[in-house]
Amino acid sequence: MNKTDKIWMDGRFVDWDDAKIHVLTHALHYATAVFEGIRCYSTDKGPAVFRLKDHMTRLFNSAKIYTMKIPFTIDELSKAVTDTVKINKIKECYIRPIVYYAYGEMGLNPLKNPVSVAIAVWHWGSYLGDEGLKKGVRCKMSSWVRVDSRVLPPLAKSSANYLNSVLAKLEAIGCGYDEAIMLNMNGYVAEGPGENIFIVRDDVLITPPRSSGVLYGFTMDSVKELAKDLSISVVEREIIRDELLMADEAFFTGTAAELTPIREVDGRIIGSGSIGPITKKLQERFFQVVRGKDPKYKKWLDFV
Ligand code: PY5
Repeated sequence: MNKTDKIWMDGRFVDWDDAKIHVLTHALHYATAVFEGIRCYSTDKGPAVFRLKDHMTRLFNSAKIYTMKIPFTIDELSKAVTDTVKINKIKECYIRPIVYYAYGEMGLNPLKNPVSVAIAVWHWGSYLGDEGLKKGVRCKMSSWVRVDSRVLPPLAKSSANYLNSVLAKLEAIGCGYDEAIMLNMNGYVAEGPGENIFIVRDDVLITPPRSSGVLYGFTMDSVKELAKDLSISVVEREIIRDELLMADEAFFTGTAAELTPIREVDGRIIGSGSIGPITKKLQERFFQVVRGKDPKYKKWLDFV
């Protein structure tokens, strides 16, 4: 990990190496935590946090589902995020706010424990590798089904959901692939372990709806808007596995993964086996927008 100087913990900054919690923290035992992943990009006007308000709103909604009472307001935590970027004097970084049930009682009722919040930032390059970002990644359809809303709410970004992701990731890399793609309980394409998915068929961009059991991602939401600007049709509908295998192009979106092409699924080459033309156009636009090069989308940037 690329260490930075300070981590924000419950309202104060502590040194990176001192950002510690008790081993009997409720969240460590039962995954009673919700979190966010946000990126800050370097622009001509200094570092800018991408879609901060949206990420913080999602954090509060995730907490709401688990009836966690966050002892700060959205505005306070949003300021804490930009303050953390500022104090660490970093131009580009990944930002990880986490809200968790802390140390108190070990029973399953979490309400007896205090709710703590931490925010860390560090430099995190391309999540699926520079080569992956350029030429695409190789994926395995997972034997693990994506968490279903009758089991755990997919729209809440809870730590618990990521055990499902970890199983899929382990299986994929164990089989020599870069990443997994998960189907939902009904057999429709859902998402990657930490990414939304898009396919391109006959010049139309298709991505699964919330009802397919996906986390509603802001990278996905941004790409949909950028596609409309480029006059590319976007449809939100269920996708069957066959369509993925015969897609002209496919790609992942996510804060960590940014916009990563998919070049192979279970040994089937997708399109040309490298980044497709529509994926390339959208990826270029995406990086222009996050780096503040398009005035129309300054609305998505919070300058630090
Ligand atoms: N789906 C899942 C399961 C995710 O974990 C993520 C983000 C997304 C979709 C995309 O959401 P967004 O575009 O809002 O980021 N994953 C986290 C991230 O920071 C964690 C990755 C390890 O990208």
